[in-house]
Amino acid sequence: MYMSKYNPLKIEPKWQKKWDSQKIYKASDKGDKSYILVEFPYPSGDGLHVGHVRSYTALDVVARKRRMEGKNVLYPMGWDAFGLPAESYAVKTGIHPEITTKKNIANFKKQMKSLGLSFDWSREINTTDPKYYKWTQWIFLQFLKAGLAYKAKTEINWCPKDKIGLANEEVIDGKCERCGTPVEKREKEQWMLGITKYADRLDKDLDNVDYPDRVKIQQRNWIGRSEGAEISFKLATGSDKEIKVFTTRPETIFGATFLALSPKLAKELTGKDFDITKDTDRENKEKIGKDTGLKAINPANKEEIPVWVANYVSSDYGTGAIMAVPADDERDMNFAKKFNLPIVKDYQKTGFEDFGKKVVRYKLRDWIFSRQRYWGEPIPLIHCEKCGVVAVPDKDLPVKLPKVKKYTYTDTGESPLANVEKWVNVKCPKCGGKARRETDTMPNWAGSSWYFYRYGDPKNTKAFADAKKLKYWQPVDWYNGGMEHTTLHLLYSRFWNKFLYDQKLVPTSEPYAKRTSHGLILAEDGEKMSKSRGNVVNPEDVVKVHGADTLRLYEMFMGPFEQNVTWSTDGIVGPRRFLERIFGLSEKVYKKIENQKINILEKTIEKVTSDIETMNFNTAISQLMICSNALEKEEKISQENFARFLQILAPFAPHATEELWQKIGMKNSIHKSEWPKEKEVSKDTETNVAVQINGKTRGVIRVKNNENEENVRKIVEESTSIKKYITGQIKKVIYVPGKVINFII
Ligand code: ANZ
Ligand code: ZN
Repeated sequence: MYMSKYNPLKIEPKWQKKWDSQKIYKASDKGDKSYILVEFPYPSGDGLHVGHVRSYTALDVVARKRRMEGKNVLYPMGWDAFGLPAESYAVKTGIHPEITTKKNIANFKKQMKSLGLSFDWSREINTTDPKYYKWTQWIFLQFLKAGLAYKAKTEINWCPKDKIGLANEEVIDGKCERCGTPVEKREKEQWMLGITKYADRLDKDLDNVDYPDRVKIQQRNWIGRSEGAEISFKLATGSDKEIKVFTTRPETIFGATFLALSPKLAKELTGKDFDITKDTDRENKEKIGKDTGLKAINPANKEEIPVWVANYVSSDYGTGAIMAVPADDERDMNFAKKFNLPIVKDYQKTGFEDFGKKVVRYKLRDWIFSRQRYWGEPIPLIHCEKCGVVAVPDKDLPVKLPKVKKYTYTDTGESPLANVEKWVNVKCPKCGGKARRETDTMPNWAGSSWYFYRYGDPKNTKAFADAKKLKYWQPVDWYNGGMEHTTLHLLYSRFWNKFLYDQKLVPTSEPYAKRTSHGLILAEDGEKMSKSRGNVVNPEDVVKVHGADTLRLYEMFMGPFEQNVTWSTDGIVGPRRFLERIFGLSEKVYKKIENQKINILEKTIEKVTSDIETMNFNTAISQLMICSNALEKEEKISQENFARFLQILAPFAPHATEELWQKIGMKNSIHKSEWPKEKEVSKDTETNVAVQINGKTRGVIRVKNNENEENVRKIVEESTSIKKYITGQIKKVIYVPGKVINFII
């Protein structure tokens, strides 16, 4: 099928071994740094996905270019290895998640290595390693000390199938993100993290980072900053109680014809359970409500208005109460119509200023931080009968996961850890009295909220990372990851960073200077790749047939990096042939030629250099292809020029270029060489001139620079394709040198 001169299956493992032993991708802790990061994966049993390859190769291209530009590059990899699949597997098989995880990591690592990614493996981390999660636990305790970790009985999203509490972010269209079961509301005591305290800064500081607009917009919508007013409505019914409403439209107050309360607030206010529904939601289509019997005074016009309880008022936004303006709000209108409440259309629109006070509200809720799970970091707390909640002392960290017999939650919905009596029963670190360990574990977003610090100092046993090293490496210069993490991981880790920054434990107020995001790779049938559809492409299979360089080139060539693209098995042959032709070119390379100038090569160097920065990998590669076509037309290529061509191709196809680099007699590794600069291209000696007849363009001719009018005119009159338009006497000729010649007839 392929030419024999290029044999990736032989040269790729050879170079991988050599690079490994020469440690050419190892980062030091000094020099001009560049920290390039991709989201570390959950090592699932399915192995690497072609989508992983897209993200890792793209940033590998950037990392390789940066190294060649002389930077001290950190491009690390690790494992975000706590998570549900390993635990579900343990429930089914009894095999400890640690064992499954180890096996999966080995497979992932082998696959990554076969792609020639330039990770610094000496800094590999694993969130399930007790030496790592010791620091996840330690950071949790800093939150606790600062009053930002607290226990609360909250109405949580509860998945009845997984028997697990879910954060809002984990509920998609009312269903559990993991299993698709409709989510219920449930009251449960949970550990919470006070992310809402940072809502304003998480919103505002997006101004200071280089993120794509779509990421900023999505985060801002999620944080949901809203400026409005809080207005008090006194109750008419004798008492001196009042109801506070939150409104973004205080100017509509004269049109407010009733108040609507969330069921929770109505109960607090009246002591009565109106029992309309637990699932309040602002978008509830079917409006449900009841009259509380209370009356309030509209402070604007002093009118007495009814107070209702309604299913479209949520208890956890604003004040949990609204002033309803049916004339101007559709939801209020529907509710008013259904329950025959007054609707006033022409109301006074001025003079509303004095009634409220300005407030800012956020939709963001505090983060539910406990799970009733086995395979997660134990929350390092102890409950003492006398002292209450006591932090596990630093010297006793990490609190390691004990072995369990069963991985399922207990009958009361507690974590499987609650069954391990020997582990649970401890002495209180404060008073020595009887105490019990907390049995909740952390959500899988914990370990990934700070992992980017650890790469800078992965083996530290005294701190989560040394302050000097943090100062040197932070912030991450360029972070690529999935859009689906915008309101989860990306927001959570920004929050942890801001907290640690306030604690003076990290040096920058934002963790990532620049964020980019890749599109998905869809299967050949245009659908999402999934096991059940049987349309998954395994990168390992592609590497085994075509080689890693071909796969890398193909994935970078498929389409614009930020967009979704469709896999095409036929498409893989193109990049493969391209590499073969480069091998063919190497036979025309001569050492002796000096100062050979090939304009297209200089243009290509310039374009590839800038296209990599803007992630236009596909256009960089097509330019490289155009250039190689042109090189094929040259009889001889100088060693210098061919070497420079190889250098700009090296980030995409590291193995093939290294092989040819050596073959044409260059020293050291191509990946340690200096990124080439384009030389000034020699000026064209000819130029295009448009030909017009009576102002209408009829063609274009090539003429020498500075050609005189008479000769230009002659060329036109001799051109068979244009002269046919000159159908009469030429009255006048207007020539703008080097641009256009116009014949008036
Ligand atoms: C009067 C009004 C008149 C309103 C009008 C809107 C339009 P955003 O922008 O999303 O912050 N609201 C306030 N708290 C609510 C709650 N807990 N549940 C449901 N709805 C609530 O939305 C603010 C507006 O949503 C507020 O302004 C309030 O209705 C409603 F022509 O007050 B408005
Ligand atoms: Zn105690």
